[in-house]
Amino acid sequence: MRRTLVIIKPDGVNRCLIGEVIKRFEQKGLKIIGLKLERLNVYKLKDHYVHLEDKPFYQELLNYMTSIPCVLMVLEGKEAVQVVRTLVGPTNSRKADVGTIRGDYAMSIQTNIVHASENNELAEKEIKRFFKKEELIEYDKMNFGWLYCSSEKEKYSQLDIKWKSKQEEYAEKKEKIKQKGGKN
Ligand code: IDP
Ligand code: MG
Repeated sequence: MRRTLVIIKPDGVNRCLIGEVIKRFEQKGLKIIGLKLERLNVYKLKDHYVHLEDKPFYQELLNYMTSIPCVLMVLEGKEAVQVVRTLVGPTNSRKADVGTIRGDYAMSIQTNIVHASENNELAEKEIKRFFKKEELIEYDKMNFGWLYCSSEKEKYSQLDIKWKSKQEEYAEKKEKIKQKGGKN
């Protein structure tokens, strides 16, 4: 099984789509193993959107994403990252197929309702960025036996996420400050 991060963005929350979005993932057969409402921290967001920092819409994106709380969740399932991206649709909602979340509920390339991790490597990083280890809950769900055939059932996560220790986090922060030429 794989895990992926989904964020219901401020437009999804403001447009009363939290229930609808969660319903789609649940009904598909994805298992919710982490779920919370949180106003996103701008420093975490800057890490999250580092690939876009040179884009003209970057500041607007940060403002939008911090405007009101988001709903964050970790979903688990076979090939969860790809499955969730397919349910979400492409970045530009106007080009998204009917039946996808962005295709059904959004008109914009920016306010596109949800974030979903793009690949397994990013999923691992993003889950660690927004969730603490103790916020993810392992449990057996009744529908498991009905969702997969025997050859598809590997019950436990292949993605053995390793959280950094406090010391490692501290050392990393110190190194970043050093690289920027700042003082400790
Ligand atoms: P993704 O969310 O589909 O993975 P990314 O390219 O990773 O798309 O971009 C992250 C987010 O940045 C998008 O979901 C959207 O909110 C915003 N964004 C991306 N491209 C544009 C753009 O051209 N104009 C405005 N906002 C954009
Ligand atoms: Mg992306």
